[in-house]
Amino acid sequence: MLPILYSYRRCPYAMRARMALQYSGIELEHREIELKNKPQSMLLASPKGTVPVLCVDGKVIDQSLDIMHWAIAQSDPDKWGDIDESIGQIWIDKNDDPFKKLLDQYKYPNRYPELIQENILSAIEDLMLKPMETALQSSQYLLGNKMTWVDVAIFPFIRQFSMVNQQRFEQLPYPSMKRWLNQFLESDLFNSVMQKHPTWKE
Ligand SMILES: N[C@@H](CCC(=O)N[C@@H](CS)C(=O)NCC(=O)O)C(=O)O
Repeated sequence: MLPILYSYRRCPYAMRARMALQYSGIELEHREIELKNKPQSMLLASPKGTVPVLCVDGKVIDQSLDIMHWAIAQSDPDKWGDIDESIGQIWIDKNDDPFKKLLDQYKYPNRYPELIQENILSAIEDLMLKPMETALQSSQYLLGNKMTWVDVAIFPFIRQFSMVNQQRFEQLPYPSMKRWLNQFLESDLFNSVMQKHPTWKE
């Protein structure tokens, strides 16, 4: 039986998982869900109700980073996993917690009427964009001149940020970060995992 992936096209966590699965050449059954109407079989497998969820070999893997690691453990042709894990983890911790929170505040200003958007943007620049620019000025990717799973895990969130206010994003002075982002946006890997799937029905 093929592994089953419950996914939602626009979810950045699902994107990073899909990119890793595609990179590793994993054949799977893709089940596109609606967040407002999650399939019972997904909730039975993973009651917390977030995507992505991968069901494989009788196991349920329901954290995007765990799915990425599982995929890379199956096949890692370009050595995405060959990194200093402690440095990788620093980027991931920053991305998945404080940056994600700021991103939600930036994306949904009406949910946070007490916050000023330009202040959120400044916080995002200090936390994420400036350190990324510094790293990407001296190397092509975040951890050196080779793409790793850390770049792939962070990219969908930077993409989401860039799309909140595209005009404002264009004014921001981070050419190396934009080069890095564009390279992903134009990649076959990303574009292949963004193909549309009809919603899966139980
Ligand atoms: N820590 C989880 C987070 C996944 C997550 O939050 N996914 C969102 C979609 S982007 C979700 O499924 N939210 C549930 C909902 O909106 O009902 C992971 O890394 O897989």
